[in-house]
Amino acid sequence: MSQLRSLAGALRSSSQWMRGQVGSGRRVFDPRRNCSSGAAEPSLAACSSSYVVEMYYAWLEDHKNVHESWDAYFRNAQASSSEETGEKHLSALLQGRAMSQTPAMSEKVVEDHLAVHTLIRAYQVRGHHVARLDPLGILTADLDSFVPSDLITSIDKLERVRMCPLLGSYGLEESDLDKSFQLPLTTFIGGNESTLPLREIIHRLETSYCGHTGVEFMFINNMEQCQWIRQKFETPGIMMFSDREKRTLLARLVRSTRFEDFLARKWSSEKRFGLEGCEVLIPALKMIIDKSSEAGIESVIMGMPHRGRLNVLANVVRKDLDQIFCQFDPKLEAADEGSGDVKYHLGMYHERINRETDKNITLSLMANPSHLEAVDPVVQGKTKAEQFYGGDTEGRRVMSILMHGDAAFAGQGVVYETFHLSELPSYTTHGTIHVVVNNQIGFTTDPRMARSSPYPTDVARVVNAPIFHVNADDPEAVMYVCKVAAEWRNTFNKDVVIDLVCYRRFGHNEMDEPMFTQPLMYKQIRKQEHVLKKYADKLISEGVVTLQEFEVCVSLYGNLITVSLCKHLFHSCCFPDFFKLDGEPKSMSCPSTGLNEEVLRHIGEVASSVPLKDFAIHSGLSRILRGRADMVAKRTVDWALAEYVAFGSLLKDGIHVRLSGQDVERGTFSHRHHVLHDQEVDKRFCIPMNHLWPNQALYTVCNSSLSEYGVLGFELGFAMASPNALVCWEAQFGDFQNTAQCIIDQFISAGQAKWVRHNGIVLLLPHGMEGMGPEHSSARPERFLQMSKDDPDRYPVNFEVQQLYDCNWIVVNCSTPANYFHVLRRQILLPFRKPLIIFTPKSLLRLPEARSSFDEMITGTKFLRIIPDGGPASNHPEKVKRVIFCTGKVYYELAKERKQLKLEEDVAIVRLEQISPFPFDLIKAEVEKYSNAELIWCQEEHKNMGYYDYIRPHFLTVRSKNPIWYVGRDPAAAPATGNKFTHLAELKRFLDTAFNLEAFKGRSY
Ligand SMILES: Cc1ncc(C[n+]2csc(CCOP(=O)(O)OP(=O)(O)O)c2C)c(N)n1
Repeated sequence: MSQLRSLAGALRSSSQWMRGQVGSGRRVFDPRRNCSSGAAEPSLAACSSSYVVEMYYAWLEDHKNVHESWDAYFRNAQASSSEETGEKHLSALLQGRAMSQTPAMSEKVVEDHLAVHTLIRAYQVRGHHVARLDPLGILTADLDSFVPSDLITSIDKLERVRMCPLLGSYGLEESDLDKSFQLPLTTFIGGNESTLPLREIIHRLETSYCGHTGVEFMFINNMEQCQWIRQKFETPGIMMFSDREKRTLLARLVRSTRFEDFLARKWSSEKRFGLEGCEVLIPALKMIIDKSSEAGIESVIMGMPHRGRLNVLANVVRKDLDQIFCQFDPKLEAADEGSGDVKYHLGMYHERINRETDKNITLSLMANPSHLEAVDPVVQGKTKAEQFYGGDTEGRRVMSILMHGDAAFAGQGVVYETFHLSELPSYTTHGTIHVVVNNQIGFTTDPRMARSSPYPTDVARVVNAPIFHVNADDPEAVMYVCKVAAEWRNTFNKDVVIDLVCYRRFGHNEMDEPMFTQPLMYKQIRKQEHVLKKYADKLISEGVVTLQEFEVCVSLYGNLITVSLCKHLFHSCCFPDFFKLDGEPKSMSCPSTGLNEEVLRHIGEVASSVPLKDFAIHSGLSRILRGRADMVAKRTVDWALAEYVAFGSLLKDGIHVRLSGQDVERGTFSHRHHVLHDQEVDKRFCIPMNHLWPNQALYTVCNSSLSEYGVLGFELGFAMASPNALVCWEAQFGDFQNTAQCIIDQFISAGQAKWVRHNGIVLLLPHGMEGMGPEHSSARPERFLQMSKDDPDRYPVNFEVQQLYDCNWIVVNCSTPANYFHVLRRQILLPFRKPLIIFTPKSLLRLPEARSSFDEMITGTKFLRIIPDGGPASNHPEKVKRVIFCTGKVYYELAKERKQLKLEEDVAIVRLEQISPFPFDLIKAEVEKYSNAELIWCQEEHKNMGYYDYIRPHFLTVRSKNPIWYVGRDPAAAPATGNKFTHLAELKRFLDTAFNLEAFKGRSY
């Protein structure tokens, strides 16, 4: 029992384990060197031998007395021992040494073993720091040339001067090098041997961890995963390739290298961001794809930056070479519509047979903007959608590969955001393989200026992804890590990173002079032999290929490229079944978006109920549901119910609805409650929307991580996969959408024009001046409107559907729940897809006036682009003195004020619901109807914000002789005041002006 007590004491004071005992004459284990903070195996972090002896006795009493890793250790040792009891046994298991003679001797044996185990662990944890990763041999991939002092390197050379002190720091001596030591269960270097001489242990560890591969994985807090990786890298001989595999690798390197050579010769002055210096990327990707195909993957979705993109398209995705070459010829035009994009941004997909597995595989490379890493979440969203629609719930058939540059991977925050989506239930793609083309430079910037972390890949550690650094000039090492990465992904369904440490043979692009900024590096690069030459020489010397075979391989690919030059033009179409064969919509009309009353009522009733039995909901929620039932009985809807009915009705028609964003399940404003939580049973919840109809489509509503850039990108990718889905992203407040500005500008606004891809994503942006301060008031309508491709000076010929087809996105601010309902449904009933930006309300969610009747939603009704005045003013339009045009929530403030002032005969209020594309036709009708009235544009936003700059020229086109006057807040720098009093004073001031019929008298425009 005393042993147990002391064991408990030892376990409690774990800090003491780590401290070592300097100056006591005993071996010193420096915790900073020997113990990792996230130690997965406490047994190896423990540093006191007497403690081990105590532990051993405790274990003898009951195996459960010790941590499982100690249990495994002692069991392992016991298995190789013939003795069964006491110290004698301990002595025996530690290689049969007679330690029983004196306690000091037995301690020494234990300590030596612990030292060896610590040494093994040191290689596993830090071996990558000394791995020879840089092909140029001038930089160290971890930015630190210091060799960790607990690693004994170059054992073969027996550098006595260096090695002996190191052995000493472990308490070992040179004479120990030829002694055999028991190997712990946490290493596989022994192969079939359970003991090895120390010299061989060090040699094997060096081979596994300090060669051309550096494996970073010991931070992973999962024992099984660590063991899996150790086994993959430590087992002797495991990295060998067959002759056939080597020949395949050589042929792939030939393709990759010759492709760049050809482009360089043919179009020497064209930018193409060649792959020279990392030609191994092509065989690397092909290896990942082969291995994934072998594991059952049928579709691989890839995202990558500029570098090597054409090569990947040609040699991995297998885009026809003539299609690539046509882009180099300025006289040749692609057949697609749109403004197009530079050649190194375009994507494509291709279904083909994988030659290694003989299985079908679809390879897609997503189009992307210059904005590095922006495509990462988009790829993930698209991958998730393909998994979802294909019923691939575990990512067994569809997967993604993301490629990165080293500078961008370290520098761009969206990488981190994307990693944080990787294991969230509604966002996971069940493991992505990341490949970093680490050419150790970012444009002209050295790594030391580009990041603070040792490696560019450290960001991946947040999700416990293993990181395989590899010298890209060792093609076989690269192939091996790719093989392991694919196996990892398909075994554990988790992310993994391959860091291809390479160089860039030329400048940032082909026009660039790298010697200005990296003279030494580029002197070395000029001397650097090409990887293809090095590998071909290696295989020739090994007798795997002959020189003649190699030359034939090179010339065959050269011929293939030349033949491809004579053709050109390419065409692409998205959503093939949704559009006609030529990519045009099947019609140019939109059916009524109204619904049969029965359907309205049914959905309303489900929205007011709890479909599961014995499900206890919160009493506050019961009240809300009763309120909904009451509305349904009265044939009315509020905002939340209108949305519910829109979603529910689409689900009935087999349209998948996905709503994602921060706190969307309940709704930031606690109005939605699409997920009910049982108040009695933890984690029991119910989504009534999925209980509407027997064969309905699935409704996905998911609270996202606290990210805009990443999550909006993800949803955009999700929406790319199918036209038969309503994919909505809601900002917590519209103000936060600018964190995702790149996705909005580069993809949502310009995506179709650049890449000929339709996308029907819906952005729900809570917007409105309600005294909540400058960061909770504005979704910045002015920015969306400025980017609308809607010519203010040209009066269109066709409205409604054609106008929508011609625009880049639709911008609306609905003032009634019914109109919100219609615009959501119209999004799906349109014969094409356009992004839809909706400024959604906050206070209107509960405003009694802001309710709609079923009458506005039944069959035959539709979305109203404007809502004309329906009151007394419209009965005598010629008498009306002023027409106030407005949009959104301010309507209710204006209507209230008008009523109070009894100006309902004199002032008409017209609501603009669809702001862009601008409903010229309907506005014109209103302007003509109130022919004697002056026109006012009233907005609650500041003058330099909101809608004014957009609507003013549009109104001029409608009626050039009389201008439209502005009423609203004055210009400002911040979107709203933070002072409640000022907010109300501003409101009062502009409402006063809006109804002061003399305000603009005598003023000229
Ligand atoms: C978000 C973003 N910022 C800046 C740039 C300009 N830029 C283009 S390439 C480049 C360097 C990228 O370096 P790295 O990620 O290492 O990739 P490499 O070009 O070396 O392959 C920069 C800064 C960009 N394209 N995107």
